[in-house]
Amino acid sequence: MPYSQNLAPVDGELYLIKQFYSYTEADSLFQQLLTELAWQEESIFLYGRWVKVPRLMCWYGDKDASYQYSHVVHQPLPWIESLKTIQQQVENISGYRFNSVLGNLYRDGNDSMGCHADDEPELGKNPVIASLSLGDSRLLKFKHQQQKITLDVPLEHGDLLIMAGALQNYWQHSVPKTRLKKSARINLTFRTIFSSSR
Ligand SMILES: O=C(O)CCC(=O)C(=O)O
Ligand SMILES: [Mn+2]
Repeated sequence: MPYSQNLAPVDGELYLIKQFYSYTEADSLFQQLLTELAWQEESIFLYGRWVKVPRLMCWYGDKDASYQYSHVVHQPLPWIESLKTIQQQVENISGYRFNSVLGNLYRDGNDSMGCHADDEPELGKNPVIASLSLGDSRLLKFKHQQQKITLDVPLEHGDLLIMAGALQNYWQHSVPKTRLKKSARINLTFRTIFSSSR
């Protein structure tokens, strides 16, 4: 990949493009997405009961890009102009195509995402995920599943992170809670969902 060196020491590919959007571009995208996207509080079924997810979420994409996790089938909302524009720019720089995007809104330092790998069958064998960060900075923590290796990647306003190769098969990642004073952060993960009919 021409855009950055691989940050993953083993087992996968991780490319960080700092300031993919300039501060001024990122400012206006953040405001636009904060108001335009259909942010919702979601619940997941965990250990026999429904638990609120500690962040707001939304899901946009092509009609056939439905996504199942934790016993819930998520039907994507149809693309809106602002997301389409970002999708095209992310496709242009990465050389990959994406048919859906998951939005996460971390309202403050109490919002978080638990340790996971994006390895659902719908994402295929070696999922490529392009992740755009806007708003306040947060730490994305990677943990190798077999070896004692960790990697902390600070993600800032306008940064684009690309996860590829075998990364999701060997590493888990999380956005932990923090006691530091944090304002809102939006993260968009562009993905390719292979529908079960294909
Ligand atoms: O917010 C982030 O940077 C990570 C989001 C993520 O891991 C996901 O949506 O699967
Ligand atoms: Mn993830």
